[in-house]
Amino acid sequence: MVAKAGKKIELVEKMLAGDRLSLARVISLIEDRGESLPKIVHEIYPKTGNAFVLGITGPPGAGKSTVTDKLVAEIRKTGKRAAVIAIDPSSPFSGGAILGDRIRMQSHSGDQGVYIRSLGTRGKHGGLSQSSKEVVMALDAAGFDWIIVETAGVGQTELDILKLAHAVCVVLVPESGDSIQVMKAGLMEIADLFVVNKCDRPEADKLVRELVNMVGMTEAAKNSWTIPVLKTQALFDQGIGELFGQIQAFRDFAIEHGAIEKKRAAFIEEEIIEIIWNQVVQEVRTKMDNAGGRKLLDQVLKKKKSPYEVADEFIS
Ligand SMILES: Nc1nc2c(ncn2[C@@H]2O[C@H](COP(=O)(O)OP(=O)(O)OP(=O)(O)O)[C@@H](O)[C@H]2O)c(=O)[nH]1
Ligand SMILES: [Mg+2]
Repeated sequence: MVAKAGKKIELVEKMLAGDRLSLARVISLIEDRGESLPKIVHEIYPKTGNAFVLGITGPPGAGKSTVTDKLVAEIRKTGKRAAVIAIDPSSPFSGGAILGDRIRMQSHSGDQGVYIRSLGTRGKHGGLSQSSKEVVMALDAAGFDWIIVETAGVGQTELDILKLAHAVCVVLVPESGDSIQVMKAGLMEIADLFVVNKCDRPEADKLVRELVNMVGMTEAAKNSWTIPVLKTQALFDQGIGELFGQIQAFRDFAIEHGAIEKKRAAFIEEEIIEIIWNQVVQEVRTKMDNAGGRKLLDQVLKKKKSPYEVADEFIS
C-alpha cells in the first residue's frame, strides 16, 4: 500500500477537471478500498482544504433529507456548489430511503453545481468513517464548497459524524420524545445547531423550549458559541433561510476562532492512525496465518496457555 509517484491516474485528473462520471467512479474506487486507493488519495489530497463539511444527523424520519434538499437550494442561491452524501440511508421509516432521497433531491437534477451520492453500508474493508472521510476529500478536491453529510443518528453513527464534519446540525421532531432522551443520546454534546423540524405538528414549541433550556444549562461549559434552536417545516420550505443563516454564522465563528483548523488537524491525525492501524492488523493476520501462529492458537484452544501469554509470545 504505497503511493508512488509516477504516472497520474487519468480518472482522477478528469475528476479534478470537473468530469462527474469520473468523480462517481473515483468515489466507487474509494468505497471498494482496492489497490489504487493510496494513489488516488495521494493525488486528491493536495487539492483539498476548501470545502466546509456540514453534518446533518438526527433520528430516522426526522426530515434530514428534506432539510438537506432545501439547504442545497439556499447554498445554490449564493452561487456556491454543494455535494450531499447520505450515509447508510437504510431507515425503514421512509421506505427505502435511497430511492426516497433521489426523489426528494430531484429538484437539483441537471444542476452541475450539485452532486448527490449515497454511500452503502459499512464495507468489509475498513470502517465507514474512513471511506466517508476519503469521499469527502474527493468532493472537496472536485471543487464543492459545501459538503453535507447525512447520517441517521442511531447508536454509533451519530458519533462518526464528528470525525468528518466541521459543523453538526441535529434535526429533531416534536415526537422525538422529551429532551432527557436527547441528552441521553449524546446529541447535546455533538450539536452545533438544533433544528426542530415538522413544526406544523403539535408539541413543537414544547420541545423547542426544552432544548433552549438545556442549551442554556450547558452554555457555561461550552463558553462560546450559543447553540441556536431553530424551527423548520422543511417540507413546506419554512425556516430554512434562517437555518442557513445560522449555519453560516457558525462557520464564520468557527473559522475566526481557529476551530476549523483544529478539526482539520484532528481528522488528518485520525486518518493516518487508521491507515497505520489497518496495515498493522493486516500484517498481524498474515503472520498469524503462518505455521507458528496456528501452533500458538492451538495451545490456547487446548488451554495450555492463556490468550495473553500467547499474544506476548507472538509479539516478542
Ligand atoms: N409534516 C411534515 N412532514 C415533513 C416535514 N419535513 C419532512 N417531512 C416528511 O417526513 C418524512 C421523512 O422525511 P426525510 O427527509 O426522508 O427524513 P430523514 O430524516 O431523511 O429520514 P431517514 O433518512 O430515513 O432517516 C417524509 O415523508 C417527509 O416528506 C415537515 O416539516 N413537516
Ligand atoms: Mg434521509
